Amino acid sequence: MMLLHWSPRSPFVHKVMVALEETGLRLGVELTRSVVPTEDPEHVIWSVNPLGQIPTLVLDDGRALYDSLVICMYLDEASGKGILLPADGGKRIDTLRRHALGNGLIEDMVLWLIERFAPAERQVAARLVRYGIKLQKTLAAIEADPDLRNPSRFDVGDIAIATALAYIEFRRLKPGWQTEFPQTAGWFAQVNDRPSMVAARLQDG
Ligand SMILES: N[C@@H](CCC(=O)N[C@@H](CS)C(=O)NCC(=O)O)C(=O)O
Repeated sequence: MMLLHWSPRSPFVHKVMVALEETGLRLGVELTRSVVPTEDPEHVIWSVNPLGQIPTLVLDDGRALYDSLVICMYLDEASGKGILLPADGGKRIDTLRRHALGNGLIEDMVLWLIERFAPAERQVAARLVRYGIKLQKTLAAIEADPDLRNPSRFDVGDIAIATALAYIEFRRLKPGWQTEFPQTAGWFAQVNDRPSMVAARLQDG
């Protein structure tokens, strides 16, 4: 059985949990809670991933896979479904571009939260402002381009963008974003009801 180093609060893990459900491979994976970041050099995560990050998926043959995109690509192939990342050149680049947008937003929102929780004397005002601009601009880009929120598709690009929105809601990073970006909110409401998104819900605890 495969083993996933996991946490219910991590948006990167969330992408993988959604992919596991979409590919039908969830039952083949055992979850183990790994609390990171860690300064403990004996923590088990270092024995499988020198970057000390989750998600990390340990395969039956002992190989460890990271990061979240690589794990999603592996699951897509292992399931034989080919539903998360098209094989064809142009479509593949388009999916990876949408993934880069959603995943980039996730990375920036994680950094924004770290900056917000830093003691006031260590906060950098310019950084706080910059992450806010990134959020605003990215939501505006998704709102303006129907192909970034196409309800007839749910590939790894859509999973990344849906996860970014789920994380923004989970951490209340932009209360009222649904009113300002109604098309994006409508798409999100729809995909957020997919059984995979329901099963993967981000939670504290
Ligand atoms: N690029 C990685 C990022 C993973 C990541 O940053 N995970 C966080 C948890 S949300 C983590 O493990 N942080 C601990 C650390 O970076 O030391 C991915 O897509 O999987």
